Amino acid sequence: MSNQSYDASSIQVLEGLQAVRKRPGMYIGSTDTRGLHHLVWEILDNAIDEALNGYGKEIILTLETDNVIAIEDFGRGVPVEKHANGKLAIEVIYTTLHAGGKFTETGGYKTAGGLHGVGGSVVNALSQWMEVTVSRDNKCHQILFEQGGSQVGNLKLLGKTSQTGTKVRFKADPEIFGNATYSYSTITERVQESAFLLENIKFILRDWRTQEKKEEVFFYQDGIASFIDYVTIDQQPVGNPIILRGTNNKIETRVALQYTGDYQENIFSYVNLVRTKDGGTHEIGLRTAITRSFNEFARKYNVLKEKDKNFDGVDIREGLTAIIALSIPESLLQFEGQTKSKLGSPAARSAVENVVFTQLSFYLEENHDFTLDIIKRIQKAAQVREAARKAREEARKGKKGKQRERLLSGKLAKAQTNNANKNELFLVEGDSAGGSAKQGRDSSFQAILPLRGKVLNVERAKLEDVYKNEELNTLIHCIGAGAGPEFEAGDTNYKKVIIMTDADTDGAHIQVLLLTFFYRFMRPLIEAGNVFMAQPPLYRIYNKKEAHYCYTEEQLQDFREQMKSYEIQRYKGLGEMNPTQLWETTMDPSSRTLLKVSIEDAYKASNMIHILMGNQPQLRRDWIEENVDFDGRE
Ligand code: 0R9
Repeated sequence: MSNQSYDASSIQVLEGLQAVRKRPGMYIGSTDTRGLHHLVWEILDNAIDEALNGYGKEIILTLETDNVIAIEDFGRGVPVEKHANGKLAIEVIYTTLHAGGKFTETGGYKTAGGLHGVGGSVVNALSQWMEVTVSRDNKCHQILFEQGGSQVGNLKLLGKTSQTGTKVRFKADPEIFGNATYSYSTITERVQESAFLLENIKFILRDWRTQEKKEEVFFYQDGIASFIDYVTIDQQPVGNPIILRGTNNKIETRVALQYTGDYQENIFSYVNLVRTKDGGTHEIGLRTAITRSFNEFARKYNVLKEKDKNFDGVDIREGLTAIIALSIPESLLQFEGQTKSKLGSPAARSAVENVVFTQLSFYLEENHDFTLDIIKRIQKAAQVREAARKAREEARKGKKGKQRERLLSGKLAKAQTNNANKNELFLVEGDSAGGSAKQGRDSSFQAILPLRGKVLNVERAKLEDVYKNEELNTLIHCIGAGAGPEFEAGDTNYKKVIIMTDADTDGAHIQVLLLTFFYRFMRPLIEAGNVFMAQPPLYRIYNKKEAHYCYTEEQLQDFREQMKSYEIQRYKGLGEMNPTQLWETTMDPSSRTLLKVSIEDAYKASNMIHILMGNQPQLRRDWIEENVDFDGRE
């Protein structure tokens, strides 16, 4: 080991808990809601570690009132005897920063059973108080910390017990996290995912913050087979779920595949229980193996003749939902990018490819008829894609320029120049707002496309359906880069595509439908950061001397307090603003606010459709309860 790493780790230990409070971001990423939840994941990971080591089969997580979290496991209990340096082991783990306690090095569980309990001290440092109760050797002990980890009194004997386990309760410090609060759905999602991936552990989630004290149990003995059923519940299954698992080079791969009647390909990938939403080497290995398995099958049975090209992976994966869960030793773990949500380990690629190719090939042989059915679908998908490619090509070459002209004429108000690095396309709800926008814009670089009819819900639509829909077909032609697998980000006519809708339920609905469309059929456009939401004001407050636009209820309240006499104009829709007002408040680059749409936003929007329009009423009720604020809106 180099001196450098020795120095680095000793400094880490010496710095102590104060360092964590000084620079929380280094340890938990941020001090917003995300960082707050990170505290929960740290303690939950410790409880999971103990269960993974074979001690205890149940974990209870409780959201208590006053932003308090309690997590309990039924393992051996944290050791309470004296440590080598004279301190108690339990004091050491909650007050000493351990090597590996930095944010960048955590994030997964320690499959190799190495040092655990690593995050406990970080959580303690960032808590107003923390209480640890240990049941072990027939005794129950408790230790208490306050104000960022200072121990209050000694380890206390509470009494006798016949059970074993550890319970950690803590309240995140408001000095650090402000008034950030826990989200039941964020915690449920994580707990439920963990339950799917750890088939022998039962998770109990309680929410005691409300009157009725909710409790849910997550326990899936069929593991990822249950997981794939869950994520495809709203879709028409094609064939049975395919479950593959194996270990290669110390990397354990588990895969569940389900073909569905949808157009969409969906991959949910996990590394040591943590979602890798940006994919990485394991996903590449999976894709390669699936493509190879089908192509080799098709060659072997002469479906693909010698002269034929191989099937394209995109066509093979049309309508395929996959879950891939990797357990990988920490020594082989590498992530890419800022957020650690993309796996970089080269070994993962070949391990996954080997396991999946071997086992999937075997499955395809054993299920001959099913495989031939899927191959028919693949051929159909390839034809449709080819037709879409040709259409796009022709439109670009101008052969179908006339059709394009006809489609866009009378709808799109073009910008005067054709500068794809600067131009903006506003998608506006309705003709009346469209009229204001056309008059108010800077026509040198801003184009307006009013959306007239209802936007098609594309949650289940295929590429063919999208092209048949006049509204979406027009939009695709405006943007000029195709759609679906044939989308070419480099061909887009606009630097910014801006969704501009009324601030009411209809507007929200259109936003969700458009985001779902972009997410499903023009994902690279979102990934490149080219999709935005306009933020029109909700009110104008004015008197003889001054006038202000308010974008939130709070802003309105502030002006009400500042101004003596005033009148308020409430904007129910964009159409109520005159062109100048619309320009000033919402379209002028020097004064407007735009929200950039992230992939996560779009994913949530498309998921919301799934929840709001799918056939699971309970999901819908839960979602509305969690997300809809019934006060203060129409
Ligand atoms: C509710 C959250 N649970 C925990 O944080 C938790 C930590 C922990 C643990 C051990 C058992 N259960 C736990 N729950 C443990 C016990 C023993 C050895 N290793 C771990 C043993 O009985 O010998 N610990 C995590 C770190 C430590 N204990 C240690 F550093 F103190 F040893």
